[in-house]
This record gives sequence, structure tokens and C-alpha cells, in this order.
Amino acid sequence: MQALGRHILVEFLNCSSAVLNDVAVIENAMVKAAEAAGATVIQSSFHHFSPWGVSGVVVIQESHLAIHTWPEYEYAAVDLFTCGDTVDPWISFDHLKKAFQSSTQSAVEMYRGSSNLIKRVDFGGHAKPMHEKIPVRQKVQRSFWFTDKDENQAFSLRHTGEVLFQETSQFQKVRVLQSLSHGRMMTINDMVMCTERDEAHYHEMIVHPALQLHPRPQNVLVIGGGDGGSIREIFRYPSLATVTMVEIDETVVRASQQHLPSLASEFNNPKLKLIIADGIDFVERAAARGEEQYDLIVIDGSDPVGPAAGLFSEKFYRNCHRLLRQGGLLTLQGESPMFHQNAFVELRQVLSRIFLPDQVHTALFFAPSYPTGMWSIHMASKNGPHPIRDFNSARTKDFVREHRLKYYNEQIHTGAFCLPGFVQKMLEVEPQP
Ligand code: SPD
Repeated sequence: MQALGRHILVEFLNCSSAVLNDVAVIENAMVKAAEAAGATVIQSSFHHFSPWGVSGVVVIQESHLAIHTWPEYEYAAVDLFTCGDTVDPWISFDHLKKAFQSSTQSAVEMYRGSSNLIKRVDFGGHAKPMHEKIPVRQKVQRSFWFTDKDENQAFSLRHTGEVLFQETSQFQKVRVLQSLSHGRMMTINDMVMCTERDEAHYHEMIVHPALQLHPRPQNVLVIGGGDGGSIREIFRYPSLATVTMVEIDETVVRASQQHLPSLASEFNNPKLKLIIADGIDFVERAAARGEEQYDLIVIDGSDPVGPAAGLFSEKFYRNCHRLLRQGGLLTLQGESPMFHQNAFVELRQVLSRIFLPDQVHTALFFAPSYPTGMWSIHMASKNGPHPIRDFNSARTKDFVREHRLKYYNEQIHTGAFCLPGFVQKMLEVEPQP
């Protein structure tokens, strides 16, 4: 070759938009494209832009591979630049064509540093020629970030880039990623559902404040909760007779069983009746039969988009109210006063229209891996216990010690129902309780 290197400028057209918006998939594809061509990868750095698009570069010993994607145009602009004779950039081209599912491409190849334009000089250094392999001692450094966001706020966790589970069901995209700081993480439609490190905050808070208050819970209904974290907490109460769980998407259950064993530990409990069906239909049908059959209903759904949107409607909660026995409790993930603020307020208002206003309460807790880190449960009772007046702190203290809970305890119980001034104002409630 009469030049230092070859540079191919590629237009990948008619690609898969989903692939072009997936930073982990793109980084993997670019690194593999470099390796397939015989290059030695030194480092890679990729970034996902809001709301869409990815940019990144793979630095190779023989130069670099770079990319910018426009998922909204099914288009990726890629540079494949290799020096020396040992690496064939066209192999990278073929690899990426497949990875991006591109049906149309165009490319321009340029020689860089043509020998008739440049002349070697002795500049006093002792560099080896670029094409000569030198051992690379440092580990390849890679930087993958998962971001859960709305238009204005975001929360990111760095992960290894390894996608442990990925399936797009008829309802949603379910993934399990390996984060660097929070263990494994399940995401649904690019929103964090749980991480191994802090899922206990959420699952303990959605279950125990209610079950510690109810004097004799017998039958529990869980809507959602397919990762299994809520039923793991519920089955700490051996006196329960049945737990019915209605999860719309078996993919979530399967992903958790395969990759989140610490959450999925109770799926084989003989008292569990797992129904894969739409929870909204389920409560509608059950309410139409007119049976009051549950002492506790837990709504452990996703955020108010996609299949979970109906879990935020008044009709749904009216049906739940009908299904509760006298003295029963309803507890639900209430979103955040700082993120999905409207959903947080509206859920509380909906409950206050259905239950007596002084039987509806809100508790806050720390959920570090959800955007803003401040999350809520709303709790309503059908003429049942009051969260503070009827709370038996000594009993809870024993329970927490016996079960070695990570987040919930008798002090958290009392403190969580005390709301900051700005939240009281948002909810238009008097200081609680
Ligand atoms: N934005 C996160 C909302 C979390 C809702 N539920 C998570 C499921 C955990 N079982």
C-alpha cells in the first residue's frame, strides 16, 4: 500500500432504528467489527443522546472506528480508519452492515498519508512503525451508560455492556443489564424497574407498612410485580392463606427467574397463584362478580406509559376497592413527587375520591436507582387501620429483626408517612398523620 492507512467513509442507510438507538448494542457491534478485521482494540467510548442517537469511537492500535447514528432517519455515518496492511476495514464494514440490519450502503474509500505527499523525517523519537504490533497491556476500557429519563431529567447507571436478557414481548422491551455499582438491573422500555442493590427499599415499602398494620391478613392480590420482589416480602407472613399475582407479561417473570434469583425466590411457593393476564381486566371481572375477597391488594406496576397506563385510572381503583374486604388495605407504587409529579398527585386524588379522605396516606422513601431517588407509596384502607394510630411499633421491631430487613423498620414506618412541606402542598393535605 502506497499510503499510511485506508479510510472508508460509510453511509449505512435503511437500518434498524431500534439498533441505532441502543448504545450497548452499537458499542458491541463496533468493538466486534474492529476485532473481526484483525485490529487490536485499545479503548472505546460511546454515548447515547436524548432523546435518540448514539456517538462513539473505538480506538484501535491501527487507528479508529467512529460512528454517529440518527435512528429517526434509520441512518448511521461510520468512519473506518485503519493503518498498515494487517487490518482489512472492509471486514468491519460487512460486520456492521449485518449488525445494523442496513439494506442500503454507500462508501468512499480514501488512502490517508499517500507516500507521494508525505516524507518520513527523523524527529528524534524511537517510535515503532504503526503497523508493527506492540503488546497492549491495559485492559480495554469501555464506558456504557443506561439512562432512565423524561424530557428534562435523567438518571444514569454505568454498566458492563453485557446484555444478560433482552426480549421485546407484545407489551414491552424487557432487559437485564449488569451495572457496575448496583448489581444486575431490570429495565422495561428503558426505565429502571429494579436493581439488586436497592430493590429491597421499594419491595419492603410496598408490602410491609400495610401488612404490619393489618391484624389478620389472609388473602393478598398483587397486580404486576413480575420480578417477584413483592411476593418475596409478602411470603414472610406464613399465616397468609393465598397470594394471587396477576402479571401481564410472562417475559418479566422469566427474565427475573433467569437473572435475578434473589428476587425470584418465591415463584414456587405453593400458596402462590400466578396468573399471566391483564390485571386491569382481572380486577374488572372479579369486581363484577361482586366478591370482596382480599385483605391486601398491592399494585406493583411500571410507570404510567405502555401497558401500565391503565393502572393509573379511577375505574381500576374503584374495582380494587370493591375487591377489598372490610378492613382491607390497598398499597401501590405512587411514582415520585419530583418525577411523574402529575401521576403522583392524580393517584392520590383518585384514591381520595374512592376511599374516605382520612383513609388515604402517602409515604416517601429513598429509591436511589429511580430518577430523583425520591419515591412514594400511596396506601388506602377500607375502614381499616390507620398507619400511625394503629401501628404496633414493638411488634414491627421484632419482625424486622427476625427477617433482617434491609430498609423498612419501625422508625422508617412512622417517619415515611411524614411528608415534606412541598409535598403536603402538592397533595393539598394537612400535615400527616
Ligand atoms: N420508575 C420506576 C417505577 C417502578 C415501578 N415498579 C417497579 C417494579 C418492581 N417490582
